[in-house]
Amino acid sequence: MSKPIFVINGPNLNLLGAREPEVYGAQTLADIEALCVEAAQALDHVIVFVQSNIEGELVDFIQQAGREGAAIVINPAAYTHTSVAIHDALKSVDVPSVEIHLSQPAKRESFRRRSYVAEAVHGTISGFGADSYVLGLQAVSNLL
Ligand code: CA2
Repeated sequence: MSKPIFVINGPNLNLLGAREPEVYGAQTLADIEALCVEAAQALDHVIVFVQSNIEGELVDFIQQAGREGAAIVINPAAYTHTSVAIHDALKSVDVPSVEIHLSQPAKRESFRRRSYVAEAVHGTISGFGADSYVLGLQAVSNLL
């Protein structure tokens, strides 16, 4: 059995579907997980899908993915714009990683234009709603 792709979600993404659908879409995080399971199956991969509101737990998931996973697809949410710890964790693992966003941060408030994560991942996909996750899985699958 091949190693799973870790799909890691940051703070407040557990609220998807309940608030701000005009920005983040109407799908819940459970809907997006189901979409990812299906997309991964089509690519002949399995996934581990996780979410946390706690920065250190996200670091733990990245380290776990480095030990037990094949690759990482990460939506670090607000920590994208603040977290040296997540940057360092992504740099510390030997598996490929892709940063994804539902929205297009470059089109939003100026504080979202800086990503501390972008410098630590292979590439970034943003602005395609839930499809950003599917495109992220396709991108890391191509890197494997
Ligand atoms: O577009 C994305 O995926 C973001 O990573 C989402 C983050 C935001 O801070 C990033 O700049 C871009 C915010 C996630 C918050 O999710 C919510 C969902 C429903 C209601 C409120 C927040």
